[in-house]
Formats: sequence, structure tokens, C-alpha cells
Amino acid sequence: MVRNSRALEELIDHPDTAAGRALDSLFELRPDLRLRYDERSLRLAREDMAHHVRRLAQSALSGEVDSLKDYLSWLKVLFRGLPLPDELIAESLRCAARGAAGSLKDPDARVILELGELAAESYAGLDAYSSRYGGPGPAPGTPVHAYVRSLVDGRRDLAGKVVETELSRGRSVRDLYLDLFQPAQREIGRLWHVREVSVAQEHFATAATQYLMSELYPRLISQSRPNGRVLVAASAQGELHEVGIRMVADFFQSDGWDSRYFGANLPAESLLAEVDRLRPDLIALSATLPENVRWISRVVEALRARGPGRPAVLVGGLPFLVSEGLWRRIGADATGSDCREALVTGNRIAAERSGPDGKART
Ligand code: B12
Repeated sequence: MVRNSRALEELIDHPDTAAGRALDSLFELRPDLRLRYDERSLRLAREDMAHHVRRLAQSALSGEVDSLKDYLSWLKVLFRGLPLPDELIAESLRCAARGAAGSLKDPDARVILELGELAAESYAGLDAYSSRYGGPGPAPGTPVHAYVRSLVDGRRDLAGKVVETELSRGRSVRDLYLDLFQPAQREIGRLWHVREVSVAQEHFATAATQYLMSELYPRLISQSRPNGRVLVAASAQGELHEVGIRMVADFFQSDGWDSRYFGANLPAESLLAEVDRLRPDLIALSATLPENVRWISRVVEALRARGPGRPAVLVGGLPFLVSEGLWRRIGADATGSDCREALVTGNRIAAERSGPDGKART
């Protein structure tokens, strides 16, 4: 992370006091709101404020505005169709920044107030229908559309049929990962975001996709010849999203790597202990939520402290897609936008680090 601030970290982990202050100041400006809100709206307003505080603090900590802009376009889609005018959201963002600044000293306080102003000024100009989150879904008649509709209807069998049809058309398992499962998962996320599917439907779809990936796994690795290289792959501590990093791990395995996939929410000490035991050629770390980049950053630092013989670190996931160069700023060796690019880059790094006999230099 670019700034080294315990107070900002504290705000990301515990935004509630600052969010309470922020909501009080919004109600001072808009007393009519306080009167209109019932118990439920009050709880939701507190949660929204806590989110604003966390994202503002995250942006201040990482010293970039891309993640904040991404959050604003996410909010715009979330509030689409709700009776929440742009001016009210802009005012809430300013109040969130003031509430957060109350827990900080300069220069952090000044930075967060500037970010609050920037957020408030940008919000009205965003389009709720064209961003990464709000764009159109897959076209009817496409395999992704058929697959998603099947899962939304609770029909894993029909989703399996889409997979079979694609395989019979000569598509490889790798193609299905990238051209079917990945866009389908993102579409499920979009439908959840715009309140067209429930949390339960999203969970069902993700579980079904993971099940189908497991079924295809033997086929994915059937041509794989061991190349002697070891990959350790995990999602950051606190991170529950694991499908993306699993795809990365599977791509490496299918290419001959011994791919050790540790799933979601791995504690740093466990990861570092495994790294010392396995001495991998490459470590692939994934985050989806911006606040979890801090964990990756700390792990990279701990690995760099091990000296020049350390394994290379590849990082990826949503925050790295959103913020160009973030991987470099946290000291990683490279990033990749998807599992195919991850493999190409991983192989390149491994080749560069190998001696003429193909063995890793120590
Ligand atoms: C499934 C899902 C969940 C599941 C995850 C279950 C699981 N077992 O994985 C559950 C229900 C747990 C979940 C929870 C939450 N989720 Co969620 N989730 C999703 C969803 C629908 C799909 C994720 C997925 O499978 N994507 C498909 C994979 C293949 O894509 P990918 O992760 O980007 O991975 C590719 C690349 O990024 C890259 N890559 C990934 N890792 C790495 C690593 C390396 C080294 C490299 C090189 C490349 C690389 O390669 C991958 C493969 O090609 C997404 C929607 C979306 N747009 O992704 C939302 C989404 C990510 N979730 C979201 C949110 C908000 C949440 C919650 C905060 C909701 C809440 N209020 O509780 C929580 C947070 C939980 C936590 N602490 O992590 C938002 C995030 C918005 C943001 N910018 O922060 C999204 C985008 C939904 C949305 N549109 O609002 N979620």
C-alpha cells in the first residue's frame, strides 16, 4: 500500500463509529430523512455509510482513485430504480468523508475529505447501464444466456446439457472456463446486484458451476505432462471469492505444473509456512474485494524479505483489473487479467528464472 497509516486501516476494519457520525451529519442537513426512515431503512443507511467510509479509506490507503471510481459505478447500479436522487448520494458521500475525517489526523484527514469531494462530484455523471456492473447481460440464444437461465431456474441438469453441447461442438474445457463459466458467474453477479436474483439463487449457481468444473477436471488435465514446476494458489485472508483463483490453479495444472490450490480465506502464516515447505516456483494470489489487497501486499513484503531466491508472485482479481499498475505498486512480479493470461505470464516468469537446465536458480 502506498500510505502507511494505522488509522486508515482501522477505519477499513471498523467503519461503524465513523459511519454513525456521518449519518448524524446527513440527518442534520436533511432532518426530513430522519423522520421518514423506519428501522429497516435506518439499518440500510448505516450499512451504506459504513461501505462509503471503507471505500474512501481504502482509496486513501492505496493512493489511487480507480477503486473509488469503480465503487461509485457499482453504487450507481445498486441504486438504479430506487428513489435515491443523485444529490442525496453525493451528500452522503461528503458526510461519509467528514465522518471518516473525524477519526483521522492530517494528512489522512485532508486526503479523505478531498476523495469525498471527488466522489460527490463524479457520482451524478455516471451511467447506471454501461459500466462493468450495469452493462447488458448476455444475448438470448447464446450458451452463456442458456446456462445462466438454467441455473436461475434451479436446473443444474440443463446447465450440464449446455456444457455437453459446447463440448460436442469441439470447445475445450479451457474454452468453457473462459467463455462460459466466467461470463456466467459475472452475469449471476449482475443479476444479484440489480435485485433480479436472490442470494440463494446466486449461491446455487456458484455451487453448480463449481460442481461442473469438478466434473470436467479429469478431462482438463488428461493431456497434462508434469513439468516439475510448483504453483501455490490462494485467495487472500478474508476473501470468500475462490472460483477465479481455482480457474487459475486448474490452468497451471493442465499445463503440467504441480498446482497446489488452497481455496478461499487463507491465513498469511499458513501460506508462508507452506511456501517454506514446498518451495514453489510461483505463488498466485487473488483478491476480489479491494480491502483484501492489503493482505496480498503484506504477504508480498514478507516474501521479498526472504531474499533473491524467493518465489515469484503473480497477483490478480477484480482490484487489479480495475486499477492499472496496482500489482506493481504493491511489489508483485506480475498480474494477469484471466486464467489464460496468468498461465502465459507464469510460464514466462518461470522460464526467465530457470537456469539452462530448466531448474530454478537459487
Ligand atoms: C459467487 C460470488 C460470491 C460468492 C463467492 C463464493 C465462492 N465460493 O467463490 C459469495 C456469496 C461468498 C460472495 C460474497 C460477497 N460478494 Co460476491 N460475487 C460473486 C460473483 C457472482 C461471482 C464471482 C466469480 O465466480 N467470478 C468468476 C471468476 C472466474 O472471475 P474472477 O474472480 O474475476 O477471476 C478471473 C480473473 O479476475 C483472474 N484472476 C482472479 N484471481 C486471480 C489471481 C491471479 C494470480 C491472476 C493472475 C488472475 C486472477 O482470473 C480469473 C479467471 O479467469 C461476483 C460477480 C463477478 N462479477 O465476479 C460477485 C461479486 C464479486 N461480489 C460482490 C460483493 C459485493 C460481495 C459481498 C461483499 C456481498 C455482501 N454484501 O456480503 C460478499 C463479500 C464476501 C467476502 N468477504 O469475500 C461484488 C463485488 C463488488 C466490488 N467491486 O467490490 C460482485 C462483483 C457482485 C456485484 N456485481 O456486485 N460473492
